[in-house]
Amino acid sequence: NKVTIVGVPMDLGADRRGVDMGPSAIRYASVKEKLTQLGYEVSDQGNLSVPTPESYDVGEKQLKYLREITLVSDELMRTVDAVKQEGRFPLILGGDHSIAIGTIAGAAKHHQRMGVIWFDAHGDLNTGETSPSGNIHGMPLAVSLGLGHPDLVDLGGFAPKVHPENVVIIGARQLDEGERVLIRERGIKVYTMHDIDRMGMATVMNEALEIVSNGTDGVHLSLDLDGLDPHDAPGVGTPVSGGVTYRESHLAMEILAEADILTSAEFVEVNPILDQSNRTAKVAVALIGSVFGEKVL
Ligand code: DIR
Ligand code: MN
Ligand code: MN
Ligand code: MN
Repeated sequence: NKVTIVGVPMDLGADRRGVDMGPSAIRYASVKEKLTQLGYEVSDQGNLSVPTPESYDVGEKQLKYLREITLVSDELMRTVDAVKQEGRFPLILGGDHSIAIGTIAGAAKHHQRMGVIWFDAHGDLNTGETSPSGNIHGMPLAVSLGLGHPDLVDLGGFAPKVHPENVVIIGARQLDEGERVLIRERGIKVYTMHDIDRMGMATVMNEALEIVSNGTDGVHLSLDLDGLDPHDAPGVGTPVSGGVTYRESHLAMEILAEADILTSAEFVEVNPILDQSNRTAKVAVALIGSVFGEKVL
């Protein structure tokens, strides 16, 4: 019942500028008020300081801004670690999805075995070798599984942060070849849009809960707003058609709230520059409401 909000205005992990304004956009959509209304004691720690891409060299083409992203990830890991140390729930606002590297590293320090729900149109399972873009926001789940550049993988001095058998991806509809290979090799459970259409979100979530909670003592939610259909969430870094609907995403959050298993969460990739009247941040706050237990009746 105690939540600490941390913003990470990270814009080094993707090519398109604008997600650095995500934390402001989500705050402007009244995230603190929403949680306070729901009865939580909320503290907003403000934003971590993140370098601006224009002032730094992009570095290695296959791992753009590796140095800067590693530094921010380390800082975020320490922050999440400290928040959890205080017995508070870390709610991290992105920023591009590369921030999950730090969030998960910090959270994983507090659990013997942690499950991860990766809600995304993408797998974010690339490495420097497989990435078609060199953008680190397409790599954080691989890194958390122990695959990728050692500076990222070994953050905090331990790896991997999570095990493939406790990870689920929900909403996938755009995977790169290297990601498909990895999914098959490691046996990662992926609920594609096809699966969601066929099974329905309720069944998907019930199965997903089983996977992330089986033998774990903590569960992290990493929600990329591009998991939703661009019709409902247009303000994201990389929109992909045919996504999860507004209602399906709420149902997923409501089922998660009922299960009462989350120990940390992050909402990423909100890009207000590409948005219409801050709509996507408002959706993020509505989803945060649902996952923190908001109900109609
Ligand atoms: C693509 C895009 N798979 C990449 N990834 C995105 O560059 O690795 N993830 N947009 O959210
Ligand atoms: Mn992502
Ligand atoms: Mn994505
Ligand atoms: Mn294992």
